[in-house]
Amino acid sequence: MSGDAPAAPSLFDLTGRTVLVTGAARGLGFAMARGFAEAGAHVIIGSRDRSTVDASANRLVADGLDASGVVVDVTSTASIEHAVAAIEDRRESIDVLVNNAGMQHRKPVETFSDDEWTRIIDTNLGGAFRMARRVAPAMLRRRSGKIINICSLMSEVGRLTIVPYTASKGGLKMLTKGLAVEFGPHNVQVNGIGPGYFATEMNQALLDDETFDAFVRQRTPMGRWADPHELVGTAVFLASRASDFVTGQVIYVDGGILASL
Ligand code: GCO
Repeated sequence: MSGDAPAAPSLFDLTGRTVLVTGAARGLGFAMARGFAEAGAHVIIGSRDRSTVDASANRLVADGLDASGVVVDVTSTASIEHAVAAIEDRRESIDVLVNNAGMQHRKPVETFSDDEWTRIIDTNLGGAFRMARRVAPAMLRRRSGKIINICSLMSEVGRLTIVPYTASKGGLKMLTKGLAVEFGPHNVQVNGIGPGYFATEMNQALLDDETFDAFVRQRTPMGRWADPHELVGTAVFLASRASDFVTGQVIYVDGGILASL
């Protein structure tokens, strides 16, 4: 046992930690951002658009939470450099990076253009690589830090019309493992979270489709869609000292769907 092992409740306390979440203006990213802040962290809402970044950060501040925002486009190395440098110039170290920014595009694979394929891969997978490449060096120097990649049910299985997304999330699972191996000797943990079917804006078209809604409820052992706040516990666990010896894992928050034939 480590001599400085904290008592159980404080294992999940994020007080004094700075957590940067990309794609955090809405949906799962915003829900996780709120959860990190409620666990004591200073959370930085990252998103591409200044107005949505400020609006989302202000929602948390209005609730008495410690939040700020930064404009970041994960498909742009220059944008990432500008965003992270601005945070570091405030003499803030990024203790936890959550690579949540992602996009979905649903249509038959043979109809995707090169650009459409590249945009999905470059956002969902390339973005996480670029963010890790920029944020990790300070974590490695400090021998402290955590990276959480928001993977997917589709890191494990496919379904019709979302092949580029599925490929990107499969790659994100292996990026998670590769980074975990490379950063392990430096005490930086890298893990993933694989959400099942969550009721988010990205999935609104699916929620509105009676046939797909019935499919999700039938295929998910818990028989329902998840609410975004149901991802928070796993996210806080992976951001906290409670997971200091956990790395290279993807935890599926899926209502049992991956356990089921
Ligand atoms: C879809 C959905 C899924 C989920 C999520 C599951 O079109 O099937 O968008 O991809 O949103 O990714 O983890």
